[in-house]
Amino acid sequence: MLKETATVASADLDRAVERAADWLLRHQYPEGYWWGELESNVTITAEHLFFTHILGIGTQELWERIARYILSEQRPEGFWANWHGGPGDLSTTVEAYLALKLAGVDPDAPAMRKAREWILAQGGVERTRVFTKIWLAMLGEWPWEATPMLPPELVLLPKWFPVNLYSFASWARGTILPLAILRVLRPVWPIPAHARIDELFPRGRAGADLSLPRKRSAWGRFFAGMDRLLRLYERRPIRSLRRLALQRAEEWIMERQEADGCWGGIQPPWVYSLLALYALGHAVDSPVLQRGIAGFSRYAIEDERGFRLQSCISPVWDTALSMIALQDAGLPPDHPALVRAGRWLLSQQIFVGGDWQVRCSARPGGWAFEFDNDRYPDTDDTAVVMMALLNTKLPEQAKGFALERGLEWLLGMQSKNGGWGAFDRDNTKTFLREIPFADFGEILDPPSADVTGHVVELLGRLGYRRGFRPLDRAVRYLLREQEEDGSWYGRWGVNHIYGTGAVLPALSAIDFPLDDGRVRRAVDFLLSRQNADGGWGEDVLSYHRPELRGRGPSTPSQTAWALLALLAAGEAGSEAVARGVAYLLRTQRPDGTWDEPYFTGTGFPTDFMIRYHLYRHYFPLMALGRFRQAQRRAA
Ligand code: R04
Repeated sequence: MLKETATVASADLDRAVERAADWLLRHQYPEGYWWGELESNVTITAEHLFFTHILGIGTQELWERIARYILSEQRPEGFWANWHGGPGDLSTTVEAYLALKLAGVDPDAPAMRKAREWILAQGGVERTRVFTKIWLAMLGEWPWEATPMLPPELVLLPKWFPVNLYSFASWARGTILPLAILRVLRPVWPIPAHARIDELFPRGRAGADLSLPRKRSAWGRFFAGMDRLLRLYERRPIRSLRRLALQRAEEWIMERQEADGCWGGIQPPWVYSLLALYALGHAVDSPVLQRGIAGFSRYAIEDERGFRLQSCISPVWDTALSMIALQDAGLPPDHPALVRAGRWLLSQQIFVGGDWQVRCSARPGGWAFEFDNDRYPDTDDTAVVMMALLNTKLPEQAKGFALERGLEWLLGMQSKNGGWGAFDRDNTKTFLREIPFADFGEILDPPSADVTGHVVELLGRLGYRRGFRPLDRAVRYLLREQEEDGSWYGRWGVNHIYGTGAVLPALSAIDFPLDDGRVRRAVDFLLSRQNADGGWGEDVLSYHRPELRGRGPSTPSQTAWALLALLAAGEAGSEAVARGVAYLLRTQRPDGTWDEPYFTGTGFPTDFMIRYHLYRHYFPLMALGRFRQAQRRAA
């Protein structure tokens, strides 16, 4: 035992923690928050170019910087991927190719030729996802008729109806409604002849396969039938009903624009809402469009690689996790950096209502992920923010009030099955996944083990133990969700290491017996997945391939999650933990941070992956800090 832990010299550990904490302190914004880049894939930026084309607000200069960024992301094989090291993605590659063509890149350039050959080998435009086809339809490159029906009359269905707008996840709702407007208006904003993409149709435009994505399930066939009926209806829709639907849809969208001009803090509902409003007749210089256009600047990043747009921004999430890491590193609750961050978080609490109220009657009191997203607070941010506030010195009354209202909201958001979804309660109508529109990502927001783990950990830190009904239900949910191999699935992080890294600290926080067989099985899962270099990693493809669960090249963030789980399970003295800590010490850079090219965050499993630029930093610091605390306790 002694010999094994001795592999980590305490002076080395102290130095590593100190350097990492200093790095973080140097990177705090003067306002008190932390905010790292949220990197995704080139579609977000390519679509921004399409958007500026449609509105006539693109400049050649901007487009050249966009082209530079997109080209910098192309892989040697000619395709674009959705994450580092990932396979080529046809839809992403088609969008990148078209954006480059519009920007004026010479189609005879080798980069374009390689992209074109790869696209054709994959089956061309007709094999792309629905979102891509809708963009192409707006640009005159794909027939609107060959996209799924999406009736705006959906907005008229009452909330008690078995299917209505609120049956869909918050992000799908905000995306579907503007797309439904566009689908019936079928606007075409053509692109110049030089940018057209006839060459991406393997059998020519006339020979293109225009069929919709096919789903073989019973519901899939049912919705395919519905699509055909809707097409009949579309030939002669009831005019007054259509007018009412469009009017309500427009109002619904207008009511949800945020202070900074965004919708939901994410690019898809934002850009589609602006385009739908534009198609409905709002001018580019109308206040709603002006606010919406201006808001993108805070999501944009310009550097030597060019111009890119973030799909979403993470200041609240990054701030709370940075604070927890610093607290784990030993910063006192009254450290000025923590106090400043804590005050900023208090200012971000949301006391207005949102779509979540359709399913939950609690008073508001949550936090969102972004600066301005008052309509869509989420339980994950709320739980993590509250944990950060707990160990920060703030005016007692203000802090007590914030925690009370946060807790009230969280308890109100618990789903029937005992778990928590991110933005809504009981958003679980799985048959909706079979609509033809849903060939990408996730359109539901059911409870997940990782989010539930964060809420349970918070409840534990607040002093709740078993016997408290909501907690009992949550623990039962978590235990039901445990996989055969002992791990938990990671909905918002890759993947089983993330899920397990959220659940074990939660169980430990509520004093769940660490010798319980279920905890042991989770520990065994992690031990069996440790790499020879002492770290942990998990490939994004583990979402599709069970044999890859917990397996992949080591990364700092995933190593940290495994360590946090093992430390929570009482394994601080184990050789595995010592080797994991040694991995983090060995890979730390001289300036105190870590490198991590891999994508370890998840928007939608495999379809939309995220590289949070601060994950490689605050999670290792958290793990090292907690390891040091455990060592001090043991000494
Ligand atoms: C990490 C936990 C906090 N919280 C999840 C927040 C994730 C932030 O990043 C994204 C969230 C997103 N949503 N929807 C999309 C999305 C992208 C993000 C989205 C993406 C593509 C399309 C439609 C929606 F980067 Br198309 C919620 C729980």
